[in-house]
Amino acid sequence: MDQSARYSDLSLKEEDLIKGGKHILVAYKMKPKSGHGYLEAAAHFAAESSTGTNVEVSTTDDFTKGVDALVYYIDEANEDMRIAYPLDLFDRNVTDGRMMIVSFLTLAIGNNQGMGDIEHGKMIDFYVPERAIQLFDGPAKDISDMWRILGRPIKDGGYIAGTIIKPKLGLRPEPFAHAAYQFWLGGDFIKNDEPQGNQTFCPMKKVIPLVADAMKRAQDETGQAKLFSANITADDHYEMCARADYILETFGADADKVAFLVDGYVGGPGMVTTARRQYPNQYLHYHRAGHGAVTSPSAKRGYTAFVLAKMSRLQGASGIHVGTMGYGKMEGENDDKNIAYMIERDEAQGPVYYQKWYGMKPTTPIISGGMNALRLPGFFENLGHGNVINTAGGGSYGHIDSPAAGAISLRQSYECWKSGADPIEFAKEHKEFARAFESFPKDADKLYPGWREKLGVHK
Ligand code: CAP
Ligand code: MG
Repeated sequence: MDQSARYSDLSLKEEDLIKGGKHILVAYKMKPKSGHGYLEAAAHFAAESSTGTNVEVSTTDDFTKGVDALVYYIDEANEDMRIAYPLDLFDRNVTDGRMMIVSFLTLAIGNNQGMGDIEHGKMIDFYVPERAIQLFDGPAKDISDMWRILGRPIKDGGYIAGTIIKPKLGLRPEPFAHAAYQFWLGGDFIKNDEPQGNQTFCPMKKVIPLVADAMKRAQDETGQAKLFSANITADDHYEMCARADYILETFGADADKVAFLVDGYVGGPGMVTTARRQYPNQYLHYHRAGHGAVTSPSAKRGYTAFVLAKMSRLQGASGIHVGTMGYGKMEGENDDKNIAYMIERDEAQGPVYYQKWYGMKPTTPIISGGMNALRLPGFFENLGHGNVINTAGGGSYGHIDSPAAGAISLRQSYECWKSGADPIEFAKEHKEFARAFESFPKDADKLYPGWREKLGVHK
């Protein structure tokens, strides 16, 4: 049934919709199954994403039609389809009237992801009007709270050198805490790896006291504050809260130095909001493990990593992993820097929409995945700044001298880039950075040809 008469209006102007402030606009890459007209398929996509189904229903009245999602732009050759969703479509909390990402997803990336007449549809950008920005939680804490704890300027406080306790799983409490202590002797920030929680071989109530003690000892030894991002991911709201409460109680006087890690993609919006609303004093660290299933360029459905990051800011993530922009081990490219700009700035241009955030706190780009001191200078050059949290697991625990040396090499890498020094010349004056060349020789060969001769390394 062709529903384009009802669910499309190509006379609508995007700038008018933006000025009107009453719609969330969504841009998709959409291809209909063969034999289906583009506008007809797009209109059905909009119907299923708002008030309709595949047939007219007798219960529809004029009010219903007033909240129809409308296709307002199509470019079949480029598979471009844009839909205007009236704000009134979206569910609001009974508790406080605020909006929720789960409602945005269940409509804009819901049934439309499996329709018989659609080959594929992937969200590449969305626009949120000011009133809707006001109705999402947004971050409670941001990177400035971390810089404050670290004794840095709360504006442009710079690079936070971090790691992930590796191996990903398999350490018992004592070696786990020792690994943390070793890194903290040189670095700022440690996170649980995304699957680490309360495994039987490393019970939370055994390991967290040891990690808290390791933090204290490292602080005493270095005279510097340290940060820990503790994983509270769980299916059950009350389990998450039990973990969070235990962690805060155990860290005691250092509890303000604890961020909460949530595996937000696999855990879903409910889990992210549990952390955001129950623990607004803690930095909310959004790990996106699993996102590649929908965000990978090879995935034709779902939404992009850009969309995921933008949604996370609305949900209140203090920081989210944004990939390594072609410099690390995960999929990504240089232009992914636009993901960072969208979540850290008060306004930025997305792939389709220009978004203002009206003062909503920024979400920190968290850089992780195959990074080490050799790869960072190119990364910073591409991004243009170092106001990020970087977590390098292999890049720290794979340093041939020690995790502390690995941590120091990361910081030295930032100093090298910031000073505009030549990395080889810088390495001649900075031992830990120099030893990163010998720690990661394949990267060194690729990034700094001739490094052995220049640094006098002969084996
Ligand atoms: C990195 C990491 C991160 C991924 C996340 C890992 O370890 O801990 O979870 O990088 O990817 O488990 O692989 P390494 P992203 O530093 O040892 O690579 O940040 O792209 O979401
Ligand atoms: Mg990990």
